Amino acid sequence: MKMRVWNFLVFAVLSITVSACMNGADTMKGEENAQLTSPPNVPPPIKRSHSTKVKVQLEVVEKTTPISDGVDYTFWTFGGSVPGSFIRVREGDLVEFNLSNHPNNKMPHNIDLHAVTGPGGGAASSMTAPGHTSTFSFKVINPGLYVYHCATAPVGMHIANGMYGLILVEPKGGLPKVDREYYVMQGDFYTKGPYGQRGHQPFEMEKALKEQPDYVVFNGSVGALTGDKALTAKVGESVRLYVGNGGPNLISSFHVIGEIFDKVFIEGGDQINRNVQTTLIPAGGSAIVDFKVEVPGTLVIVDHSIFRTFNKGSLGLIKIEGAEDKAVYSGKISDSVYLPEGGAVQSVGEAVKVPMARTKQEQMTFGKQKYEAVCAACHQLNGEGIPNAFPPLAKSDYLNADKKRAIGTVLRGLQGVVTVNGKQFNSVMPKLDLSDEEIANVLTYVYGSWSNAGHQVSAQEVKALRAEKAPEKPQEH
Ligand code: HEC
Ligand SMILES: [Cu+2]
Repeated sequence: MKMRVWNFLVFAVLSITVSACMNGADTMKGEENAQLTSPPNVPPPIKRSHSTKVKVQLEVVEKTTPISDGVDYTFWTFGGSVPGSFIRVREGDLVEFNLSNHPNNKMPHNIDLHAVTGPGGGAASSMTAPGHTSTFSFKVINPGLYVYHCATAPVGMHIANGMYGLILVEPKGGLPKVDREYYVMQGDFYTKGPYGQRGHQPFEMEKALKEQPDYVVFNGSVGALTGDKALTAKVGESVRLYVGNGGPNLISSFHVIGEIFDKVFIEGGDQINRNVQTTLIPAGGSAIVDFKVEVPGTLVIVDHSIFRTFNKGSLGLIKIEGAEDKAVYSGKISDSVYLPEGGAVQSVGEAVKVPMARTKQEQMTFGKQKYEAVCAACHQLNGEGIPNAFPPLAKSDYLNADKKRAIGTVLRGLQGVVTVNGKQFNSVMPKLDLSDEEIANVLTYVYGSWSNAGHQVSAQEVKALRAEKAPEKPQEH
């Protein structure tokens, strides 16, 4: 009897060992902290031949920095840069993701990584209020180069403010070795003033909806890859660019003037195309491009939708130094592109006509549709808001106390400290560009719902307030 138990044990232990060995590289061993890099740098290739637990610490930082010479923009960033920190893991790894939202930030944020197999790419599990950290984990099953981005409502606005980056999942055998690797990511930006207009430029929702950006840039600003920030390589070296496109709207016709891509890992996946001039990178997509540099000179990275390059900023440089020619770089190229050759097309649109409501009941119906389409992203469907970020409209003392002020809020946006039902909010509600009728209907709906004061708001009242001398900036308190 004793003997049999012993035999069984030996057998069990043996078979566990054998199956572990057969899985070989799949066995999880140890843990490590991910090394993150800001663009254009990429963490070094992974040397491990086994899977491990990788801890990623990524902090969201909202900050104002130049988008172009003399033009400031308030970016929302993953790790302090646009695009966000580059993350490099290996197929089969278990990633423990820690997303921190800096306490000075005004907005809640989260992350949707296209490398995640799971609902929302992690979005719901990572929703994080300012001053908090969320943790979730995922196994990276598919190798490839993946985009990550914020997916907090309004999603388009978070992405438009720079909330995207790349995560590389190296295949088990690694990628072919190259001499230099760089991180380049395109994005389109929508500002109140046209391209080049000086000063702080706020995000402009209307242009974003029309997909008419003022700026199309690599690595977050005009000139991020020119001058002393140009990428470099030496004659004879092989260069790899990990290229992403954050959008939010445009697709990129990615091209390097003066080179031919020897290899393109199409859309960041396994399939390799060779001898490519221009590769298409969708919004929310990527590509890996490899090329060997044979002669000295300056290569120019562009989106070959070429007005973007010469009028909106999508231009970067790679300086190739060769033994015999150091003076090949011609200042002329970069001098000319800094000059706006004519601003972005300006559009002066009238508000879209909406059917006029004839009764309060019709106002409620139209207003509800508008509310769900526009306001619910922030204030939530039932009007209860999100703590520390979006104030409630349901039973809001602030709303119910002053109808004219509420109209002004929707008409012009709101920023600064407001106290709603005893809780302070210090954030920004963007100006929404709604017509008089739309504002009247949506506020009539809000006042008529969730036990609010029941006021009716007419288009005439909105019109009258619109005609009053409007403050240049959104209302401040
Ligand atoms: C992008 C998110 C966002 C959207 C969309 C939005 N709001 Fe707001 N709203 C805010 C924020 C943030 C504040 C607080 C601003 C501050 O702290 O100064 C606010 C404040 C308010 C207030 C005053 C405070 C209160 O709770 O009574 C009202 C009224 C209001 N919003 C109504 C609306 C209506 C109506 C819509 C749709 C037409 C709308 N908002 C769309 C973010 C948003
Ligand atoms: Cu965000």
